[in-house]
Amino acid sequence: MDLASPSCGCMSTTEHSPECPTGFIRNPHIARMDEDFLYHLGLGTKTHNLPEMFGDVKFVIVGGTPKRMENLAKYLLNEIKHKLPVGTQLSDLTGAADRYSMYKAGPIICVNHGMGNPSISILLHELIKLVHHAKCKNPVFIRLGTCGGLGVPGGTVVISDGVLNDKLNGEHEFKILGNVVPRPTKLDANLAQELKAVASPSDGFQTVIGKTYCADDFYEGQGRLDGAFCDYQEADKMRWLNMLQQRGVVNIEMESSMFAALTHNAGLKAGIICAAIVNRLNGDQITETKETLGEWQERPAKLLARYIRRQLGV
Ligand code: R2B
Ligand code: URA
Repeated sequence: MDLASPSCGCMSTTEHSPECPTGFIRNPHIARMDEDFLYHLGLGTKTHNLPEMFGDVKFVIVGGTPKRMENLAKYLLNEIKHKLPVGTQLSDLTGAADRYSMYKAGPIICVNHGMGNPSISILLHELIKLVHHAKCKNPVFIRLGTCGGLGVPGGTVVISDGVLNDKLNGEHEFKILGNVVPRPTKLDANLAQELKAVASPSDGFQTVIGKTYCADDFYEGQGRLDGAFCDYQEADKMRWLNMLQQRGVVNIEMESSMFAALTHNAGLKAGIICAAIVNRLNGDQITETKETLGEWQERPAKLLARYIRRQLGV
């Protein structure tokens, strides 16, 4: 069995098999199911009218925490001057599911993904099926997050133009039925440039483009010296960080390889914008005040809002 090949052989973005009319999913089993219930989102094809609820979605924004995503949705609602129907307000659309929180601001949904590749994987499977069931037209997926910077000061905004795994190649290795299935961690090059183009020298912060290293852990997996365990020395850590930097890595975080591999597999336009909250060449601990960290984390959202407004022409 060739697990790397799509199950319905449908790689075209213009022509798709009856099993995957949107092209976002490639799973012949889904079309044969009586109902597809997206368990972690608390939404189903029988219980909800997904095309009516989400058919207008153009931007799917994912980020770490529920609060940040709620605030982002409020901010974007205002930025795109979208008016919610009278008597309604932003609310978590995942209902009783209680794993992720999702807010809808007009054509934008903002959903939190938790920490790490396994958590974002579950969410993305369900979001990709959601845009498929809802028949969304060309939705753009963007991850907004925090990261450790490599040679850039805290507060720098980093737009990813590629993702490296722990073997330093541009793949995410999926473990499926006991097999290792590598899939490319490709992001949309045009989107990265479009996001960079909305940054301005008058922003008061720098925005850079570069490669992202995706780790499965915050401490030893990112070469930190301050975890509960550490069997290496400062010199070993610096050698590794310098080697990453020489490969073009500008930041380190924990969801990019899964995000890039799944969105690319779905044929979706996708990008990642993160705020660096520490320069790892100077240290490991994150000691900035809540206010400073809050302000830094608003920076990617500012670029995102400008990009979306430009796309919507508002
Ligand atoms: C960035 O920040 C989190 C760890 O603190 C993790 O989700 C990530 O990618
Ligand atoms: N998130 C990470 O994964 N690493 C950092 O250093 C900071 C935020």
